[in-house]
Amino acid sequence: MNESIYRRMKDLPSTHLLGAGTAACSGCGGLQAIHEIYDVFGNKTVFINAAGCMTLLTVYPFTPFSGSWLYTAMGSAPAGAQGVRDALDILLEKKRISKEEDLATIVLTGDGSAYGMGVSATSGAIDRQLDFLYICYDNEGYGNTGQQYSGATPHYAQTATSKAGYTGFKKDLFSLWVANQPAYVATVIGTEPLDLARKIEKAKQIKGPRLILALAPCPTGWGFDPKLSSEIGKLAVKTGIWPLKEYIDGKIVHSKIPKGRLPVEEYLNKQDRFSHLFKPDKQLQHINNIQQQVDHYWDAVAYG
Ligand SMILES: Cc1ncc(C[n+]2csc(CCOP(=O)(O)OP(=O)(O)O)c2C)c(N)n1
Ligand code: SF4
Ligand SMILES: [Mg+2]
Repeated sequence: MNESIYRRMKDLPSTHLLGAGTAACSGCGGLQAIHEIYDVFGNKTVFINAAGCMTLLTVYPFTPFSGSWLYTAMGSAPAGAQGVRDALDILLEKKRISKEEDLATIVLTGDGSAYGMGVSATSGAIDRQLDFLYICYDNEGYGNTGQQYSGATPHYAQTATSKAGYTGFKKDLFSLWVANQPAYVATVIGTEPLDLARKIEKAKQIKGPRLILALAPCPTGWGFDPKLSSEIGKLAVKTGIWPLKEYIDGKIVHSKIPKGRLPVEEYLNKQDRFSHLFKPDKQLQHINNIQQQVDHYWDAVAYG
């Protein structure tokens, strides 16, 4: 496994700056998606951020955002969002702020919180029909602490805690949310900015619990050169590994159906976390298993 997976954030070059005192790794796909989302949402926002890589964007008392930022424990961001929303509603009711001064309540977490530690708080927030947007940047592991596996880690991926390849399977967070009948759910990726912007514009107009789930190509955790970040993101869509879709009004619609899907191998063989599938010998059966899972997904989409 490539050494880069074990590199600590403090050792990384602070080349991707959003503002004074803020840094993430070069080529960070999560930061790219958040940047694009923020461009659409603007500064009338309160971000409620659970511990993870993006927490490092903020160095108290500064953040790179011109809106507000609240930091919470990993499992509690949706509970924090409830407090923020309630406070804003009380201020509105007491006419201490006008409707124009109201702020959007936005939870921002990694997959470790969204697929695992925060699921209970998320479920409660959806049950209460909390008016909030949940943004999950999914780098498929506990990135900030050295890329241990999470509920989002894909089958066979090497992580710091699955050195021979992850034996579990990536949870389907999209379906988990849909089962709770929220107002809106969408998958996005920073390398499809138009698709992303359209979905954020839509999410902005809707009230209630909403999820934006962004695949976040992660050079440090996945083991690839930062300059390949955009290519890896595009391959995730072109191979069909990351379906772009949305759920609204009880229906699931795919916003992009990849025509002439590329073999999954083209996505896998560029990342050190899957290198054991190619070296020293090619593990055809494992690669075929991944291909079959992806084919099965798209067959089900085609035949309803
Ligand atoms: C309850 C708890 N356990 C462990 C930690 C240590 N910790 C801080 S960030 C982090 C990783 C979070 O992973 P994820 O949510 O996927 O975000 P990423 O780091 O990948 O951005 C962990 C385990 C913590 N802050 N709280
Ligand atoms: S570890 Fe990955 S998700 Fe975290 S800042 Fe670096 S590239 Fe981004
Ligand atoms: Mg993560």
